Amino acid sequence: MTNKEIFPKIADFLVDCDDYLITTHFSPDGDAIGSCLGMGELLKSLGKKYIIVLEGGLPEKYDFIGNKVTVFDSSAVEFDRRYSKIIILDAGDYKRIGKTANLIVENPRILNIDHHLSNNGFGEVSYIEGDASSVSEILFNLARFMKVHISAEMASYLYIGVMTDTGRFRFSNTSASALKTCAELVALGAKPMELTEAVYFDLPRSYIEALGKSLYSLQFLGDGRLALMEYLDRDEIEDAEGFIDFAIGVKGVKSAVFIRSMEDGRFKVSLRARDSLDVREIAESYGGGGHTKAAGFRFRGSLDQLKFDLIRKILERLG
Ligand SMILES: [Mn+2]
Repeated sequence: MTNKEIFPKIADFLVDCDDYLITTHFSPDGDAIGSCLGMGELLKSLGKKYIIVLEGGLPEKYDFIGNKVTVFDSSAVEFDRRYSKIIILDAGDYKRIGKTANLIVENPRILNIDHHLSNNGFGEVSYIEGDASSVSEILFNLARFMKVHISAEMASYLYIGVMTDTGRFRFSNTSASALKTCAELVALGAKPMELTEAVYFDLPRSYIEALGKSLYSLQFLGDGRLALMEYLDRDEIEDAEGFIDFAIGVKGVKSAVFIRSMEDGRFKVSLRARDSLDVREIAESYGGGGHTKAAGFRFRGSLDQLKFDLIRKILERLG
């Protein structure tokens, strides 16, 4: 389905109802956050009521967004009501909204907007645009289609989404339309230097310390084609965005695996690939998902067995 066919349906969903809950996947990245906040601004300019709820709330890294918006934490706040009109952004599967599901009625009306091809198209209205750099880019086009006012705040949130999901305009999804979107967002008031500094160059000390430990664990297998990185401290790292880029960015490496422990005893596994390897298919075999070159899953069980199986699967596919 194309923009032209689906945008009127999305617009109807947004115009016809009121009192929305906006959410995204757990461990939200910049696009997940940017698109939720951007959707909030879009609804605000339509005069609609909404709340933004994320499992875990707004990550510390995004504190700079400050008190301009309220983001509720579904794992910490008690709500005395449930929501029936739900907007889910950047989440390939309904289950990926985590504990936020506790705030939702049975059989809710759902609008699902995503760019992960693994998205199963759940919801009353769903739009999966695999070619879009980010959900933020889709929302920019939607806002333009609906002719809503794009405030400087909204432009900034969407800019954060495109910037982070393209890996600072470096990944293969850095398309002409992604760059054009950003050019327009800058014209509307997004400030690239300020936003880049805030997201990437004002890091908590704990982030760099955890990065150091993770880098120290790096091992190279299969003639240097597979990089394995681990962070197995008992304290879960709050933010490890970008760690795996160091592993996949080594000369000769075709695939990278980053395994880190979670507080509840599970493991969070991120996969990256270069060239022809499809890591989404591997992540899906463990109940996860993502993109062909970047995917992940969560795992409960023996770490040794997991590593053994994963290494074998990847090396088999690398041939
Ligand atoms: Mn995204």
